[in-house]
Amino acid sequence: MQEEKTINGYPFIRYQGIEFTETETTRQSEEFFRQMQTRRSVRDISDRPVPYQVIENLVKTASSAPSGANKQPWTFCIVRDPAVKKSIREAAEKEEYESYQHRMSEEWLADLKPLQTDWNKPFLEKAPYLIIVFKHVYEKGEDGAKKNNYYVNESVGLACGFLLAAIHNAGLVSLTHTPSPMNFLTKILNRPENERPFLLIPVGYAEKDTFVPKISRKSFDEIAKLY
Ligand code: IYR
Repeated sequence: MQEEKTINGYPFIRYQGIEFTETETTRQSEEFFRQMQTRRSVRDISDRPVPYQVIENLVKTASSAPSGANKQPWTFCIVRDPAVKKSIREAAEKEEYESYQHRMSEEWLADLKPLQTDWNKPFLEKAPYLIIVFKHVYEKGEDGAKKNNYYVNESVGLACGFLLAAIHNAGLVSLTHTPSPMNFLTKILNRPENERPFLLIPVGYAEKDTFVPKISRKSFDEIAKLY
């Protein structure tokens, strides 16, 4: 039986984290770092099938992220229907074409040159799954009244971070695709008024012999300051 007590009338349960010795803690942190260092955004995703159970596990991991007042203000739309993927690709490419041709600044386009991205998004149809993350800007109560959420962008961003780490941990690849504007996703996926598209994450196995841009991560001294 799970150990429980109440604090000011509210139920609490004993925290059951993982317990490591100092040596194990060091080894675990090193191993996870080594593993995460190999994570890359991969655009060449193969059509090799991924079991649905895997996707469910990944999304459940994402939903274990902390959120403002534990509101869990997110919906993960899991798309595997080829017809829906095709609609999403067509709509996304239309927006992306406009962006690359007219909407993005010269500086922005120059910054993206090393990544060699363009308006073509074949991965939106080829990947076995697309996960489209929606943020809940508010909730609708039983009576239809609006109920607040808190730190929605931070919360949904954290959930997406957990999702990307879980995808990598499973030996799969993904990328964070942000077609802009994204409101076509609300329509295609028939989401309610309180939900807004946040991120589109295709998931699958990497194509064999895939190359990714030779870019580097900032050094520890650049990203961290010890006080
Ligand atoms: N959303 C576009 C453009 C793009 C923007 C950034 I910032 C990137 O890091 C990569 C791409 C696209 O997906 O191509």
